[in-house]
Amino acid sequence: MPRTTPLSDIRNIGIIAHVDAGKTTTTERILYYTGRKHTIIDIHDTKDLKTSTTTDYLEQEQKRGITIQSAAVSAFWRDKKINLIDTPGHVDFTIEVNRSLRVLDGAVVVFDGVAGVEPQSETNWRLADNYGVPRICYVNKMDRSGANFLRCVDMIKKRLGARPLPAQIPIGSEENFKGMVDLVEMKALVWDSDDKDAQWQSLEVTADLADKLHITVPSDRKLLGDVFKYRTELVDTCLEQDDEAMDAYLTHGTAPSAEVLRKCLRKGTLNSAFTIVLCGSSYKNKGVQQVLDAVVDYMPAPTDVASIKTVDADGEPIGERKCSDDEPFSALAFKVINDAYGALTFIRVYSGVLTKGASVQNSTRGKREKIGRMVEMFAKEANPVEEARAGDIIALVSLADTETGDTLCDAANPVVLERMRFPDPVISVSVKSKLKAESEKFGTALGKMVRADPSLHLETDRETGQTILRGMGELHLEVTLDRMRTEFGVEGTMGEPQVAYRETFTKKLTEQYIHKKQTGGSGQFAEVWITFEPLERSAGFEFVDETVGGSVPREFVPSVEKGLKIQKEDGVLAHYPTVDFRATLIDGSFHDVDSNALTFEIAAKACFREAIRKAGPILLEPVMKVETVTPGDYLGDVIGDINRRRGQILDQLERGTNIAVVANVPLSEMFGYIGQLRGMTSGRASYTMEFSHYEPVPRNVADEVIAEVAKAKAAAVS
Ligand SMILES: Nc1nc2c(ncn2[C@@H]2O[C@H](COP(=O)(O)OP(=O)(O)OP(=O)(O)O)[C@@H](O)[C@H]2O)c(=O)[nH]1
Ligand SMILES: [Mg+2]
Repeated sequence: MPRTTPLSDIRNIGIIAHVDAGKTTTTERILYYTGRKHTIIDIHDTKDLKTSTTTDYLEQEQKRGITIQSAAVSAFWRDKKINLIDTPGHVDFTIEVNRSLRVLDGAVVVFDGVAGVEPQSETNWRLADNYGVPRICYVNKMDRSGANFLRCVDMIKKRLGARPLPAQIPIGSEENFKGMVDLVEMKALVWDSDDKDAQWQSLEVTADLADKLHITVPSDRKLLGDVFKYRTELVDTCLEQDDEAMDAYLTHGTAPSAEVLRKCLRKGTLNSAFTIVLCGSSYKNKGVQQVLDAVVDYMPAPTDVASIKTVDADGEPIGERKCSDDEPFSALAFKVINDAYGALTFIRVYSGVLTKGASVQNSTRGKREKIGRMVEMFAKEANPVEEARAGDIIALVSLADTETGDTLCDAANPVVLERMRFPDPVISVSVKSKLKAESEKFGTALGKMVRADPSLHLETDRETGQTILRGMGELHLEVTLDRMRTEFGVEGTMGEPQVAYRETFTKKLTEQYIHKKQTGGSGQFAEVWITFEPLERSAGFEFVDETVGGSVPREFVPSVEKGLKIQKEDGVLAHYPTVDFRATLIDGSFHDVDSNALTFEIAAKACFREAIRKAGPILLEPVMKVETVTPGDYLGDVIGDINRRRGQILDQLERGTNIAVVANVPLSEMFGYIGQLRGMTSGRASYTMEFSHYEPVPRNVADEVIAEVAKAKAAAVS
């Protein structure tokens, strides 16, 4: 089957933003205006579960009015195929943004016109930086009271360190928001109603535009009065991208045509020289078609972005794969969803063609996968397809061994594509089945949830036998359990949320351990010499083998590593995992008969236990970056309270009429914060937080934590 949509006519884009900026609302309009659906559903109409938006179809999303998982849809606009992923803005579900950005070519960043750049806009912006994803900005909610386009543009510059370039300016604001001036065409686009089917008029931009359109608010009039200034800024910035046009302009005064400007805007967007800023009100149906135009005009096709890097076993780049049907097949699995019926593995095809029935290599795991059913997803709806080509995003049904982040490829031309990095979950709870009889079913369902979400971790407390689930935040954990109810029909209960502490070495030392046992006939023997040394924060665990001359036989070296890996999970202070250290196996000895894999594993475990006791172990705690937005009247109280929580104030920022206090606060001090904050500010302040880094726990606090853990374990065991 030949290709139906040329690669240059595809746009794989994501919509990213802080929670509530209007991503899903915008997505609904996009689907409506492209003719993919015939109605628009609004977020606040879904709470009774009678209806839902296309992309927020989970019961948990409908009830809470927030997006929890990213959903893919596609639509055509001006003959271009737009594959769109609507992502969540809540920090607890940041993994969904992370993995979407990994496989997308471009992103529309949505801002709330009142709040401007909020913490998750910033986090998602940095993620997009990491993945080198070109962006356009869309200042939404221009109809809301307090909306301010210029303030938002200024925040994009200051908070994100970007170079915003308005390609539109708003006409009016708040209840008088009427449309926008398109600075490329120099046309005023004016809507006469909020109706979803209302058309806009296209008017000439003249000096008396504000009067003609009855714009009375002084700041709105001033903005319109400056329209020629913004046009000049746009033209000048565009010309930086095109020497010829710049020449023509400077020598002959020939103003560039709209077509030349668009070409420059596309080029500058693709090489991130600047970021175009648009405005609108998705809810009031103004400006969405213009966002679609901008996606077509300025967002990259799969062939416009750099080729995907291929890596070696250590993750170091070794080559690249061009986005083309003619290259051997390669794809990245970026998401696995499980429901009661089986697994769906989402892949982005980077090169080549995949056909139904093919057998491909999972090069990450060294396994073969047989490709059965292939589907193109439209939110929850699966539409069968026969093949997938470079640039496509599709889902494969019932793969056996493929996990998020794995590469699938042509077995004759194996490559591994750059992996994804996942955030570290810092909150843990004990979970169990509500009904004892359903424990097994509960365990299976939990396993599937964890498999689908790399920002969840499952562990068993070795002393108490409890199942411990770690996640990004309380909401994340709650939602996970609730989804097990709706998706697998099992109910669970959850303990009190706990902080996921860590332990680490503070000294470098070398430890010897001899494991020796003589029981009757055969004995046990292994000797290891291991150097342990602290590494920088979040380095994790490294194992190095420096033995020479077979002092530890090659086949037993992995057993040493395995022993360390098991033992490090059970720290000496309070049984938390030990992190951020390197263990180097430097020497050892063995016995021809009495040594085996198990004896080396045992020796390594004991060696670790001995070493860490002598290595000045300390407890580490997760520190959160907290941003509290409060009216100025309560600023003193808010700051005082943060200080009492061992917080460190980093910054105070103007946020419209409010002040945003940015601070680092240990997670352990943040439980119950929302209640306290509401009480203190009569419910007028709000906050968001996200994991920042691990830091040593002060001695007195550490002693308390250690004592408490010991007490809790004793109680759980008895
Ligand atoms: N006034 C106004 N409200 C809007 C606009 N766009 C969205 N909203 C409202 O803002 C709320 C959040 O909208 P969503 O579309 O769910 O926001 P989101 O960015 O998808 O949020 P998450 O997915 O949870 O991060 C809803 O109540 C919308 O009706 C707008 O242009 N103007
Ligand atoms: Mg949403």
